[in-house]
Amino acid sequence: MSHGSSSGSLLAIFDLAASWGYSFLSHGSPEKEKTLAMIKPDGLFGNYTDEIKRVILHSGFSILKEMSIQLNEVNVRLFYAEHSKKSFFPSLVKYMTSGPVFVMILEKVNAIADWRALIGPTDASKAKVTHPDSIRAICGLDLERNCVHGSDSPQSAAREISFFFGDTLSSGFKLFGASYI
Ligand code: RTP
Ligand code: MG
Repeated sequence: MSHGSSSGSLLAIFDLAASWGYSFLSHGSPEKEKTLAMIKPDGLFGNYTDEIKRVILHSGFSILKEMSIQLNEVNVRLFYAEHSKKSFFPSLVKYMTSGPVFVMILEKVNAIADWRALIGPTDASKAKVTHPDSIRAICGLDLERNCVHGSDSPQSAAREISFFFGDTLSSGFKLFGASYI
């Protein structure tokens, strides 16, 4: 059975939106996504928190939850476990425990990809050249001290939001020994 022209074009719009990563609830609204954003110790030391939050809100995200926390080595090893075999891991642990971090749950349609786009490439020194308007270009320094973090997939976002804000008793274990500020 063929669709009429109006329903056909509507389906085409839905297909196009889906190809951009949008999904739709049954009532037809785009589905909002949550992601974890973090301002790393260099961002807090440099007093960039208020400016970054302004950019976040101006870009259409809602900040659902936020907190400052001093991570310890165990917390960082768990959070960045995917990098545990990399040569830069000891340096990353030292950096991420050098001062408090500020974590936020951000929400909007396409939040995960949009936040990653807004923060820019990992190497802040390259971001200053290729993505001068990105957050890492503005407040980061180099490949390691890049000021902010963003979840890189729906799975990472779910894990990282639970890591900091918890949806089970296990969150207390993951943040064991961290100092809430
Ligand atoms: P993030 O997880 O913090 O959002 O950063 P990312 O996805 O852009 O980069 P990723 O590869 O996940 O690396 C995690 C963090 O490790 C530090 N790093 N250092 N010295 C190095 O070669 C190096 N490479 C990465 C950065 O702080 C990076 O954000
Ligand atoms: Mg990463």
